[in-house]
This record gives sequence, C-alpha cells and structure tokens, in this order.
Amino acid sequence: MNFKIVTDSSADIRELSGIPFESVPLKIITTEKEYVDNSELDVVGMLSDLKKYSGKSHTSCPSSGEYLEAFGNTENIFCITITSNLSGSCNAANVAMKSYLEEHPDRKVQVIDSLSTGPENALVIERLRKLILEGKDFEEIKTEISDYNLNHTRLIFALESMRNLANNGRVNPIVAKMAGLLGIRAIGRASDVGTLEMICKSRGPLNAANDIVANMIGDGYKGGRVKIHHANNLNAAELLKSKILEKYPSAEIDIGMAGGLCSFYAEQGGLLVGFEI
Ligand code: X90
Repeated sequence: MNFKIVTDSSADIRELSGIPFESVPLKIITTEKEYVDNSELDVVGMLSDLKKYSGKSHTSCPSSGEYLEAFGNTENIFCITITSNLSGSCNAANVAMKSYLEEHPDRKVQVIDSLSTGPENALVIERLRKLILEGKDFEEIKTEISDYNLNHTRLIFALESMRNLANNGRVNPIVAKMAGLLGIRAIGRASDVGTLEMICKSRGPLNAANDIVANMIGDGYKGGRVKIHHANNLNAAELLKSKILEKYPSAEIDIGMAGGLCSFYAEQGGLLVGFEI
C-alpha cells in the first residue's frame, strides 16, 4: 500500500524524508513579479523586494489541476491545506479529490482542512509521517490525524505589521491598525474556525515572547512539541525558544524560516508558533 502526503506551501515544508511528499506552491503576486512559493524561492529576497514596493500585491492558491498532478499514482493520499476560511486551497484540493476518486474508485484520498497554517500544519504533517511509518492503515490514520489536528495542536502568532493581511481582506483593517504602530506586536491565534483571532498587543520583543508563552500555557501547552517559524527574525525565534525552555526544559522545539506565503502575510519580523496541547 503506497502513501503520499500532499500539502500546500503554507505548511513551510519543502521536503520530508521517508514518505513520498509534495508541496504544491501558492503564489505571491505583485505588478512587478510573481513569486512561486517552492524550494527555489528566496524568501529573504522577496521580503526585501516587498519592503521597497508600495504597489498592490496578492496571493493565489493552487488549482485543482495542480493538486491532481501532485496526487500522482498513489493508493492512499493525505492532503493537508491551509485553513479554508482564508484561502481557496482546501476547496481546490476537494475538487481534485472528487475527480481523482471518480477516475480511481479503489483509491483513498483524505483532504484535511488544518484550520491553520505554517508550523501547526507542519506538526500535523510530521505526525502523519510517523503514523504512516508505523504501518497503520488509512482509516486508523484518518481518525488519529483528525483528532491530533483539531484537539492537540494550536497556532499563536506575533506580527509587527498586518498590512498585507488587511489589504487582502484577511483581517479587519481596524484590527490591523494595532500592529501598525512602531514597536508593537499584535499577538493572536488561529481561532477554532480557522480565522485570525487577536489576543493582545505587546511592546518590544521580550514582552511579545512572554505573552506568547503565557497564551500557549493558557491554551493548554504542557511541554509538548513546538515549531517556531519566523519571517526573517531568528533572534525573536531564539528568544521565544529560551522563554519556553525556562518553563519546560525538556520541550522539543524546532526553529525554521517561514516559507513565501506565510512570510508575505506575517511580514518581516513575524513569528508563527505551532504547539501541541
Ligand atoms: O489563497 C490564498 O491566496 C492564500 C491566502 C492566505 C491568507 C492568510 C495567511 C496567513 C499567514 C499570518 C498569521 C497567521 C494567521 C493564522 C490564521 C488561521 C500567516
């Protein structure tokens, strides 16, 4: 029985060992350039271009055809997407699933709406990988992964600017103003329905790290796995890691650079934190 994990590039994972894997890119589009969010994208270069650019910009999700191509010739497919409440990616994956199953009625495809993005999706993908490598069957994995995604992982973020989110209608412009002030970070979480929910504002990186940890604990964090993805802000990621380790010295914490899509919306300096509860 062969398995494949397919995701969109919002999960910030470019490769995965041990299991066939494909990340279908979203695109970041300005009037000057189109950035394809794949392993060739220079995310830091994109952020620096965007800093100098004041025109319109938007993003686009994969088409169902691109998902179909990624499904390939596979018996069992798990496809995890960015929250369906902020993107058409999940819908495209569902359309692809329907036509794949019409053509191959004997195969299995499960589309998982993460209701989140970035490092929370990465946690779910790594758990999927583990369950597949343990030799569990499709139905068992389906049940376990849905429970893990909905009940055992969360996402908190800290953003220094929400201009791109507001300009693209992904967050209320009044809410976005809170992150527009110099030195202020807007702290928020992925809500239960996969939208941005604001928690508070923090002044300065140290307060932001402390507020993130306090909110992680408030959401049920007890020392499990953490993934911190940063938009070109390794210092803030390291600071946050040290604050989590002060409280949970044996926590397993990975730091990684956010991909193109998350970096575009989180903007220079932003942090996304996926964690287990
Ligand atoms: O379909 C598309 O064009 C993609 C649209 C994506 C819009 C939102 C991406 C947010 C990325 C920002 C902070 C985390 C928010 C989490 C909310 C669930 C990162």
